[in-house]
Amino acid sequence: MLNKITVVGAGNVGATVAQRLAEQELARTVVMVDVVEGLPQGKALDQWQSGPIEGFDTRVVGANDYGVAAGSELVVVTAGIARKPGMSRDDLARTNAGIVKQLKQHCSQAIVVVVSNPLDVMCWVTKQVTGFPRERVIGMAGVLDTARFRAFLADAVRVSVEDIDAMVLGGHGDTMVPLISHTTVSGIPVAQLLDRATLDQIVQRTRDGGAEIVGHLKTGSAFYAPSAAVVQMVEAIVRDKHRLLPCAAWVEGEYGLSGMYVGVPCKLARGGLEQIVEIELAADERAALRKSAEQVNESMAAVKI
Ligand code: LAC
Repeated sequence: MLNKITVVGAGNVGATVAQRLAEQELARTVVMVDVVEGLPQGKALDQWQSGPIEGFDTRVVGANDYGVAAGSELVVVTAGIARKPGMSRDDLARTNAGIVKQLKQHCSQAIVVVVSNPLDVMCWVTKQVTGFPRERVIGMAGVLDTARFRAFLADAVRVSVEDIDAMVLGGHGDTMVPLISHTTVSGIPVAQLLDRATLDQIVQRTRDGGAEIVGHLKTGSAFYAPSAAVVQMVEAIVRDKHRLLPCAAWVEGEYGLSGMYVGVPCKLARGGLEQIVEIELAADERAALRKSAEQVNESMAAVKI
């Protein structure tokens, strides 16, 4: 277990991440920081008081500034300002850059897991502003997109979700790349169990996964699966598990791509990103990954920080 993990943002994603981290005792102290007065304090107190029932000793603490977060070994950034009418991408990036500057100052040795959208661009902003090496700035998207993909596949095949092994690469958006060629059901290639039309439908529903939930909630977006995805990454790091998970990572030549954040297979261990694993992709998947990366590049180019 770590000494201290900080979660920036006490909204639905941040608070659920904090609760899950505490329930798994991944740190002695979990700090929730949010600008809204009283919100992180109230939620943290409530979560801490669930400890005697859930059986965890992790202390959850809320704060409005980063002083309490000082020295955190790991930080999850869920905060960000949602884009409002009239706000440019630059405004968005500047506000988010302000949050990240505080991290650089108070948690200079931390591994940062970025969750804020637009994910791939926010990862880049975080890396730029902190100057942290790529090992210590990783984005969460692929684990979530893959979980959605696995849930839909399990439903269609009518098997346990545990038997579906899959990976979704690319940017977190319309151009994400579910790797059908590497998707198996207990080792059996999925294409032997589902026809192409069904698979195409599932791929589309995965791409629209976030929007489908926003469509229901209307004023909010997903947080149960996103928080579970973050905590799986954090667990892999804290417990030094060397797990191979799809994460947004800064590519330096892997898959023929460089100078951007994109979802690729990553080994996560105690130092953060241990390795980007290059695997053989089908020609259409390789092309789709390249297209997805181009889109991330365009979004980055549209932002000045
Ligand atoms: C989603 C948002 C949170 O995919 O990115 O649900």
